[in-house]
Amino acid sequence: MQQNRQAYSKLIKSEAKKLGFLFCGIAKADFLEEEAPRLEAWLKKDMQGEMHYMENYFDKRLDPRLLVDDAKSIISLGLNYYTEQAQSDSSAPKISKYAYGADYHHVIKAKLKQLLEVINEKIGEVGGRAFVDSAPVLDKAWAKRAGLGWVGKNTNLINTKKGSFFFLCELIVDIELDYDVPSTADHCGTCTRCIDACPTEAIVAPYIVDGSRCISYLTIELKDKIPTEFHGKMDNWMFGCDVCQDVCPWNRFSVLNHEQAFQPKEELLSMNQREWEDITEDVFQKVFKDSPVKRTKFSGLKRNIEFLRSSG
Ligand code: B12
Ligand code: SF4
Ligand code: SF4
Repeated sequence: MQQNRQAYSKLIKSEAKKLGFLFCGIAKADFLEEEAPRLEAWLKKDMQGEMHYMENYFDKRLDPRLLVDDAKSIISLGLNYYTEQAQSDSSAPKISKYAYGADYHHVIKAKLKQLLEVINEKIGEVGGRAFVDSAPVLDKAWAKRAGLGWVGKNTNLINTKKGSFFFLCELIVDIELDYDVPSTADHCGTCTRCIDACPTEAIVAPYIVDGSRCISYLTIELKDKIPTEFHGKMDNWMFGCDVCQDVCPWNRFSVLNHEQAFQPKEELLSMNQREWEDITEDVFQKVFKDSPVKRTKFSGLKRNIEFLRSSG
C-alpha cells in the first residue's frame, strides 16, 4: 500500500511537471488549525472589505473534507507567471505582471483537468476536484503544508529557489498519497522591505495584509468609488500591484515563465499614458480579450485611470 502511494505520488509530480507546473507538493487533507484563529481575526477586523465571499463557508475554508466528499489528499501546484517584459512608457498607468497575458483561471483549470485525466488513466478511478482561486480554499496554507514555501510578511507564498511570482491551485482527491514535509522555516528574518514599500500601508503588521487597503483590492475587487484617502498613494497602478513582490529579495530567484498563454499582449505593453487615458470600450475589448483585466470591466478600468489622473 505504502509502495503504491509513493509510486502514485511520483507519477503525479512527474505529470505535473510535464504540464508545465513549477511546483507540485502533496498534503494530507486535514483541519487548518493554525489558520483558523487568524482567518477569524482577519474577518472580525473587516480586512476583507467588500469581498464578502471571504465571509462565506468559514468551516469549509478551513477543512477541505467538508468541501469535497471523502477528501484525503491536497495536491498543491504552482504555475509561474514571471516575466521581465514591461510596459514601454514608464509614465503609463501600471498593470500587474500576473495580468499581462491570458486569464490564469482558464489556463490553470485546463491543466488541472488534464492532470486529473492522466491520474484516472494511470492510477484508476480517482475522485477529485480542481480548485483555482475562487473556491473557499486557503491556497497558501495548503502550499505551505505541501512544502512549496513559507508565507512571507507580505502574505505571499515564497519559495527560496523561485521567489513568489507564481499562481497557486489544487486538486483535492479521494486517495491517500505520500505526503511532503510541510514548510516550517520562515526566511524573512529581519527584512521589512515589503512593509516599508507598500504604497497604501496595507501590510498593517508583519504577515497581515488589510485587504481593504491593498491596491489590488482597490483597483480590482472594489466596485464602488476608490476612497479619497488613497489619492496620491496608488503609485500609478491601474490594475493590481506588484510592489511588495518586486522589492522582496527572494524574487531575484524568479525564473521566466514559458507559458505561451501568459506571454504579454503587444498592445498592452506599448500603449502610452495618453492612449490609456483615452481608451475606448472597443480598444478595451480588443486588448483585454481573455484577460484577467476583464474582471474590472471597462468602467472599472476607466474609474482607476481617472482616479490616478485626478490624484496628480
Ligand atoms: C482574497 C485574496 C486577495 C485579497 C486579500 C489579500 C490577502 N493577503 O488575503 C486582495 C484582493 C487584496 C489580494 C491581493 C493580491 N493577491 Co490575492 N488572493 C486572495 C484569495 C482569493 C484568498 C486569500 C485569503 O484567503 N485571504 C484571507 C487572509 C486571512 O489570508 P492571508 O492574508 O493569507 O492571512 C494569513 C496570514 O495573514 C497569516 N497570519 C495572520 N497572522 C499571522 C501571524 C503570524 C505570526 C504568522 C506567521 C502568520 C499570520 O494567517 C492568515 C490565514 O492563513 C487567494 C486565493 C485563495 N483561494 O487562496 C488569492 C491569492 C492569495 N492572491 C494571489 C496574488 C497573486 C495576489 C496579488 C499579488 C495580485 C496582484 N499583483 O495585485 C496581491 C498581493 C497582495 C498581498 N500582499 O497579499 C495569489 C498568491 C500566490 C502566492 N505566490 O502567494 C493567490 C493564492 C491566488 C492564486 N490562485 O494564485 N488577494
Ligand atoms: S500588493 Fe501593493 S498595495 Fe497590496 S500589500 Fe502589496 S505593496 Fe501593498
Ligand atoms: S520583502 Fe522581506 S519581509 Fe517582505 S516577504 Fe520578502 S523577505 Fe519577507
